[in-house]
Amino acid sequence: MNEYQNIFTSVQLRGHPEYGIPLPAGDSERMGEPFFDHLMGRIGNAQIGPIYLGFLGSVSIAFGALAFVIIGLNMWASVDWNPIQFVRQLFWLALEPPPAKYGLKILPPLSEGGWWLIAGFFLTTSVLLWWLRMYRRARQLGMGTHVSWAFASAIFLFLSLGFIRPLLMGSWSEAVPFGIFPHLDWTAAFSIRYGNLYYNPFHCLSIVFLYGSVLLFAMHGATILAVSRYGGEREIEQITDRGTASERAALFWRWTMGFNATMESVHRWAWWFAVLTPLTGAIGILLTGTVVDNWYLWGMKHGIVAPLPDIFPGVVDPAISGGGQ
Ligand code: 07D
Repeated sequence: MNEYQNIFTSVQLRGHPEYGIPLPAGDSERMGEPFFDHLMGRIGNAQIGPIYLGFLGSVSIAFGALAFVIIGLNMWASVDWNPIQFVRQLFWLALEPPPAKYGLKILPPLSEGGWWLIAGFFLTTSVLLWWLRMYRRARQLGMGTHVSWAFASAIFLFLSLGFIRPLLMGSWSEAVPFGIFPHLDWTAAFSIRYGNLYYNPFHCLSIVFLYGSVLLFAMHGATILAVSRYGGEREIEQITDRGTASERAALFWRWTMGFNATMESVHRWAWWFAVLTPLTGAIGILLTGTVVDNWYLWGMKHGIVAPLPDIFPGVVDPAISGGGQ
């Protein structure tokens, strides 16, 4: 049935479930009988399943679940195993990394960061195995491995925050705690400790790519929806044909801003912007405390921060004035 589509309506396909191409030799079987769900069809494909979990997926989920349970049990223990307080305070509860006195000790006491290290190890194993699974699924389907490399960029930021930078700083205590508000508090404390992250140019770049990704996604999503009445969502066929939805979409942007991405290049723009968000972010994190101690003073030195009028005494980094720790 043909139906006018806008942002609130979507096409829902029904028919025989789609199983996809046969699996290469040596792969596990896909699991689950596929079925259709109207509500899922409103936000994506109405067909649910089958799913391919395989060895890497199963082991990854097992390690992720272990990390999740260790974090949860530690949080629960921190409220004396009181189930009501556990639920009430859940967003504030934390599993903290070891205190600074333990440096990079492999296994400090469990109650003083030991559990954090174990949970971190399991979570990292789980994330890396999930990366392998994405890479392998793409190869087995004969696809490019673009998704896994974009994921790798996010994992690089994750590892920079929780592993590489603490190693460079010589202390696990530099790492991020597990917990909803505690990890947010950590970002605020980190920013203040190192002189305001706004003056870190790589934090700036990361925000540029983050906001840029949002802008590109909005432009691309809106453009495709706007030409969906001409079949614009069938992007690939439209790249080569003339007089198509694609051509109108391209003309729209060429007319409104003088330049247009192509049906293909717009996805390269999106991929690079998304990948550069965590990549530049990770560079900024790795430089903080290792190469630059105070981004505000760094900004003053490089003429980014306006010089203070002479009426104030000189600004001294509290971290180097001997007053800290
Ligand atoms: C976090 C890493 C990948 C994640 C992975 C997931 C699981 C789940 C679950 C077991 C997203 C692995 C985990 C699978 C397991 C269970 C239950 C990707 C991540 C692989 N900032 N800021 C950024 C803005 C300020 C601060 C980036 C804006 C303040 C710190 C981004 C503002 C302060 C850090 C960004 C703002 C501050 C950042 C993140 C505005 C104090 C970082 C990019 C408007 C709050 C991170 C260089 C990203 C970074 C970061 C945006 C303000 C601190 C661009 C818009 C001044 C400490 N900030 N920020 O893709 O890279 O994250 O910094 O004020 O570390 Mg910031």
